[in-house]
Amino acid sequence: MSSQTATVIATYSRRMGLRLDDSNEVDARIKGKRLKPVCGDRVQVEPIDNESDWLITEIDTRRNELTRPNMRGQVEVLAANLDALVVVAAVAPMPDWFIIDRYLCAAELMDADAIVVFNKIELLDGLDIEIPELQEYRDIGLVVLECSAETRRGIDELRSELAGRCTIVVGQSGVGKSSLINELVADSNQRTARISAKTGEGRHTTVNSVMIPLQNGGTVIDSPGVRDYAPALENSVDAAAGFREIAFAAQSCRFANCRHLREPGCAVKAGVDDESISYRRYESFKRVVNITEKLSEGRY
Ligand SMILES: Nc1nc2c(ncn2[C@@H]2O[C@H](COP(=O)(O)OP(=O)(O)OP(=O)(O)O)[C@@H](O)[C@H]2O)c(=O)[nH]1
Ligand SMILES: [Mg+2]
Ligand SMILES: [Zn+2]
Repeated sequence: MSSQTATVIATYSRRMGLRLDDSNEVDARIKGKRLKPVCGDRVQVEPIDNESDWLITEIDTRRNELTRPNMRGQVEVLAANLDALVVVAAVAPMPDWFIIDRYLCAAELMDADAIVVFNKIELLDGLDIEIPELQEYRDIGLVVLECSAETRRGIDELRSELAGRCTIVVGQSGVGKSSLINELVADSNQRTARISAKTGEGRHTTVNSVMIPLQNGGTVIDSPGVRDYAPALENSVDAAAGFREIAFAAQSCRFANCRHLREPGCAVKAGVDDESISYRRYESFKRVVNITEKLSEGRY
C-alpha cells in the first residue's frame, strides 16, 4: 500500500486528527509506540482495510519544535513546524511576564517569530494604566498587539500577522486564546463549530491542541493553557540566545564565554546599568539560566 502525506491537526493522546493533502479530514492511529506525532507534524499515512481510521507510519523531519521539559526531565514536544508563536497575556488573570519571556525565548531558539498579544484590553478602557512590559517588548522589536476578543479590537491586525503562516497560540489558562481564535475565524463557518468544549462551570478550557485553517491562508493552533512554561534548553548558553537584546549586547563582552553574571567587562551588565537592557528581562534571563542548570542536574 502506497502511503501519502498528511498534516496532524489534532492530538487526543494516542489518536490523531489529520488533514490529508486532498484536504479531507480523517482520524488516525499510530503505528507502534515509538512515534509521537504532534500538531503541525507532516506524517506518512496509510488507509487501514475495513476501517475509517488511517495509520500513521512515519513522521517527516521537523523544521522546528516547540518543546518543554516534562516532570521526568525529558523533552516533550508540544507542536512542530511553526512559523510563529502568538504569546497571549491578558489584563486578567494577572500576567506572569516571566512565563511570557520564556515563550519568547523558545520562539527565538526555534527560529520562529513571536507576536505578543495583550488581551481583554477593553477592561482598561477609561483607566489611565500603562503596561511597561509591553513597551519593553516593543523596544526589542517585537510586534505587540493590544486586543479584545470581546470588542474585536486588534483582531484584524492579528489576522494579518497570521496570514499565510502556521502559528501556535500559547499562554496561561484563561487569557482568551480560544476566544481570540474564535474571533479570527468569526466570518467563516468555523464559528458555529466552537473549538472548545464547555465544562461544568461554564468555562471553556482547551484540553487538546487543535489546528484551525484561516481564510486568508495559514493555520493557527489552539493549545491548552499552562500554569508554567520553560523551554527545554540544551545548556545555559542557549538562554542568552533566547533573549535577543542580551544576545546582541553579549557580542561586546570582554570574554567570549562570559555568563553575564559577575564577569568583568560584561556588556550585558553594563546595558542593565545604563538601562538600555531592562532589569526585569535580565532577571528573567537569569531565571532561565537557573532553570536550565537545575534541569541538567535533574532538580527541576
Ligand atoms: N473581558 C474579556 N473577557 C474575555 C476576552 N477574551 C476572552 N475572555 C473571557 O476569558 C475567559 C477565558 O477565555 P478562553 O478563550 O477560554 O481562554 P483560554 O486562554 O483559551 O483558556 P484555556 O483554554 O484554559 O487555556 C472566558 O470567560 C472568555 O469569555 C476579552 O477580550 N475580554
Ligand atoms: Mg482555550
Ligand atoms: Zn557578559
